[in-house]
Amino acid sequence: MLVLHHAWRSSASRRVRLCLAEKGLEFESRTVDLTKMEHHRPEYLKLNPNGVIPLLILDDGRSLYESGTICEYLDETHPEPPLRPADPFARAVMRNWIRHVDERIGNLIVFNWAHSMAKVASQWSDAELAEKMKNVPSKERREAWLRAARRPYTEEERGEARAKLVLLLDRMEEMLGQSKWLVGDAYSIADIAVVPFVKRIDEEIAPDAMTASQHPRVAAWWASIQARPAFAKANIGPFTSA
Ligand SMILES: N[C@@H](CCC(=O)N[C@@H](CS)C(=O)NCC(=O)O)C(=O)O
Repeated sequence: MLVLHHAWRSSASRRVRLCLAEKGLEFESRTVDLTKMEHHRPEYLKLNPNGVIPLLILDDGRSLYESGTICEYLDETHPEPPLRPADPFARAVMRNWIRHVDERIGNLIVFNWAHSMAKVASQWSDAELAEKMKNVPSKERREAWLRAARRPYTEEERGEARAKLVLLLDRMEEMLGQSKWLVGDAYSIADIAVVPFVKRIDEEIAPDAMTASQHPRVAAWWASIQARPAFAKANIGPFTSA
């Protein structure tokens, strides 16, 4: 059986759960507590040297990381229902969109890590913090942890991050003017990639931007996504609940 190392509120994990749910694939859930730095333990880093979740362990024991890659792999190995356009050009556009969304993760971190991550990290002593930082493989994430622990993002920084996330909605509005879903006329990994971002924009970061008057096509797209049985199955709950 597939084993998913993930967290219920992690955006990248949510993508993979959405994909698994669309495919009707069951998995064994292994939740990773990020505040306990379980994803930076040596045995975890051996499987995912990036030190992030999600991580999918396949039936034969091999493992995969990177949510976009995992979703593509699942679509390749379980083609029904298809989650990638058949046309190679449209597939390439889908991949570029996933990359575009991935590159905006820093803006989401500004908001997401202000909750449980900051609450726990701010309690660490300087010595504990320094020790934990030794195991964080990337400079960007070390900086994110240091910010969560010691220097909360300023209102100005939050404003800048919010504006960049709203730009993502502008881009989606344009794409949805050209096709029913983000890439072509079928729901795909391009849509899945952005769902966790839109969820957070809608519930906390910029709910006003999600109204039909601001982004009518995105609002309709979001309503259709939430009506999908896979959305309920993937357990994309409110971010701030326990
Ligand atoms: N590009 C990666 C991003 C994964 C990622 O950033 N995961 C976050 C949770 S959504 C994480 O593990 N954060 C903990 C950390 O950076 O220490 C993917 O799509 O899988």
